[in-house]
Amino acid sequence: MKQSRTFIPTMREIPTDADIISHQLLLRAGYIRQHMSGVYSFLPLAKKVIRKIESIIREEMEAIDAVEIFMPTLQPSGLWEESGRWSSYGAELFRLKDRHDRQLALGPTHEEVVTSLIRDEVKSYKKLPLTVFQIQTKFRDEKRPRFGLLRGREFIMKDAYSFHSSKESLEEKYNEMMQAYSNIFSRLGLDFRTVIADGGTIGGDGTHEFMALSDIGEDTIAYSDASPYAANIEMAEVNTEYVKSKETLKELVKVDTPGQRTIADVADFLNVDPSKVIKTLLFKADGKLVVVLSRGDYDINEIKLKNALQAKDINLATESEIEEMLACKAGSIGPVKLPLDLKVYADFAVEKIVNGVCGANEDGCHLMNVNPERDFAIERYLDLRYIREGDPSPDGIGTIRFAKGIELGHIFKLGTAYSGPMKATYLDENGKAQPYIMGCYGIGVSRILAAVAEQHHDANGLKWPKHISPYDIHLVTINSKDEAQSKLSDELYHLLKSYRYDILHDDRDVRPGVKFTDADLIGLPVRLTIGKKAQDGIIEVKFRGTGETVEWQKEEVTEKLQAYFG
Ligand code: 9G3
Repeated sequence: MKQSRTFIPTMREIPTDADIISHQLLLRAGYIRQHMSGVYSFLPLAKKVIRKIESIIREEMEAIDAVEIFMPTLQPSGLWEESGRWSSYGAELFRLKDRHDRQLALGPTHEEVVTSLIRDEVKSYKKLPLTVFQIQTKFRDEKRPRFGLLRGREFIMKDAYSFHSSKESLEEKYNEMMQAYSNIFSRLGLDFRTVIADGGTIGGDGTHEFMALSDIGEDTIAYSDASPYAANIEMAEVNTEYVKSKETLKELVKVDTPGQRTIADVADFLNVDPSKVIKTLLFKADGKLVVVLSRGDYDINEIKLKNALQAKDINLATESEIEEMLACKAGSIGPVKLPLDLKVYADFAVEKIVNGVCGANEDGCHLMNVNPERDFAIERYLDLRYIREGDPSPDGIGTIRFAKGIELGHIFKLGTAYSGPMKATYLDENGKAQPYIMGCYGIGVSRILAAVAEQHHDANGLKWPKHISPYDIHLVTINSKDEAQSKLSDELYHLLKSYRYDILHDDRDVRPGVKFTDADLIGLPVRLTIGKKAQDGIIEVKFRGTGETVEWQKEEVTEKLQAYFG
């Protein structure tokens, strides 16, 4: 392709409204342009990368018998009524009306659509398992779109859905998907981790996310420095062995702590370590009040609490609810002599506290020498705290470290979460109607473009891994008006085309410096420069990945390129 004929609007200046390097570079190198918040056009170079990403995904999906379909973006609200999600989703769901005033959704995902499609067609267990996938545009009205393609309001997703007549069959497909996702992210040249994750509102038993390591990632990964263990921090289990002190239990005593509100204030004021303070929180689990205790130096992980209590909805009680309930401020509540018969759950760390401190349920007072079991009852000890760097890895091997990650894939065991409410059934071998057991598997295709750019760039621009680069070779002619240079350029272009290389030929009539700056920005893996030495058949070669520059004779170019591209 002649660069003078294509559409690559490179920019010198750094765009002010792009906060992360991948967003800046994709704009400056002429890959994308924004139309409005969270909505982008993919220009020719980005379209070519997206196409290569998609073809890698297709290969790996088809290799595990997933068959490609293409479902509509326009979704009838009736299907969302059936699943109960029309009312449970709020502003994030794009809703519209057609000319007959019928309510529609712009698809943010396709569980409802695919379940209705399959339930109308697949009636017998003999047709199962069946896995379908699509690569398609999704719409989610994000409150704060940001970081370019990483969090858009219209984006490309590969979403797959599998249908099974048994849990074992789902397990098998789920594991095949795990492996296929590993293959995909490896082939994309990404440094990624497979992490144990939370299923969110979908629930189900266990999900996995695929995280590209990046400091600008929104997720925190807790991983072991000596084993493959890795989990989204929301889900990382804690199996720390706490040591109970040998000190004898002392008499409970109430002390004045005027104006001391936070754990740190109280610990300082009473001259005790925060690990001796019992932090008491009041939550509403599906509207029911529960008391949750944590050791003063730890934090309660609300996702763990929600999962442990099997609540759909969990949130902290408000200040006013606390004062109304306990007649004191949040900073003074404690588990001793609670005025109400509230259930008290505690993180495991609380069990080993001896002669601790807690709120007295009276403003300006605290209790000292508090001992669990003796001074207050516990409904159940649970793993409720956030894991911390330095904790032992839950698998017992190594120590936990944190890293930031960009979620690129997320796979779920859905069970009958959709086939149940939507009455999507097949007839089993006894002729009995059974709801499909389902799985769903997503990959953020357009998000991958940004994640690869985040992991593969330098100060001068992008550096594409060779298998997804928009072109294989950047052929730069210094002076197209020079006979020898244009002759060698055309000769080389046609020769390399015959070797099936994809070439971007910078034939523009601009200064060499502009050509080199643009080539570094655009980030193709190999740059062949045709300059003064053209009459001697000598080509200057620059490898974008390493920056290495060498000279080749024109006769050796194809053999050397084959060595590089493999
Ligand atoms: C919505 C809106 C936003 C959403 C969803 C529904 C996320 C929603 C979760 C999933 C689960 C999987 C299949 C592919 C892989 C991910 N955001 N999710 O269901 F209405 Cl507005 O999408 N779906």
